[in-house]
Amino acid sequence: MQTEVTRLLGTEYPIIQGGMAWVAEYHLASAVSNAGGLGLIGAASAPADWVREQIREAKRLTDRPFGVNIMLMSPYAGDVAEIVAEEGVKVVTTGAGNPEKYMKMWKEAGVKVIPVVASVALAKRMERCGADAVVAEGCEAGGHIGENTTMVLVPQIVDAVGIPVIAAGGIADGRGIAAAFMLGARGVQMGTHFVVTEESQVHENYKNRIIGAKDIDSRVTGRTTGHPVRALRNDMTKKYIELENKGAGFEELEQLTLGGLRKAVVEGDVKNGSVMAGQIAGMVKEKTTCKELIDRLVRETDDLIKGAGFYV
Ligand code: TUI
Repeated sequence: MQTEVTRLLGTEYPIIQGGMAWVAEYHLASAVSNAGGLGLIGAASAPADWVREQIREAKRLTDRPFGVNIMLMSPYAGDVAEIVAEEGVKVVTTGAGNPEKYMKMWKEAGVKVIPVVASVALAKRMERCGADAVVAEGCEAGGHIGENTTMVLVPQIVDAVGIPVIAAGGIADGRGIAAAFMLGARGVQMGTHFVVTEESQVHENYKNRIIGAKDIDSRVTGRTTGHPVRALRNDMTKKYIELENKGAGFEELEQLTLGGLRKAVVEGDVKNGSVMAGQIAGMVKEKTTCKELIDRLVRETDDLIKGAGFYV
């Protein structure tokens, strides 16, 4: 399953595990890398020392390439940006912003840079400032999202840039991967399905909410504040959306979500916490190891597109 993306990443398969806040830690990332994908450590809003420790633990558990995702709204983003260069991390992905100011430092350190984008404009800008590829993330994805669906976003970004495009948002099986290839992507990033793997350290309640989710079970909070976030519906999303409909301000809304992801992931409070997940949660029904998941994805994709001319 060699594509421009496996060549770029040095992986066996063009499958990236999303850099999910609180979820994407070193056990999960190293398991994905050992299974032939690209595991990511999600730096989220964590201090730089925590990220350095995570990188060192991942190096202990895998000799294959792995990456770090930097959430650009984090107050520690600048420190983490330096640490990934110092630690010789092979791949950096970024989310929730524009990573332009770190690009020169990363390129000089030989880091492959793959910004996650939700628009054609940012994809073009990232190519101009030296990105090696982009992840085009549609609003089916969990967490912080943009406006366009994966179906709409991926082909437009493929047409607009010359660098490889990796599709994300709404992908959880071989059909989704094959469809992404058809849209012009040469790799995929998946989050939600990796949350429920055996190596994922998240609370069982969180995994069970994903396994039990139906197609219509996610909600988007924060559209009114300019920070839309997709999560599985619960008491928190209900209250949040009610308040938004009443015209509540940013401060009041923020109180409802503060620390909410930690509450759900670590404490298992899936009622009041933020159970971020993509729309595809409705299709995630099995807890398997990362290797079992990736082997199945590859087998399903191969069966669908072998001989169709995508592999190099
Ligand atoms: O970043 C994500 N997903 C995330 S980050 C996150 S942590 C968080 N928690 C609570 C509230 C807010 C964040 C949870 N999920 N995906 C990548 C992504 N990036 N999606 C959309 C964007 C994006 C949006 C606007 C990237 C750039 C952008 O504008 C950049 C600019 O300056 O033009």
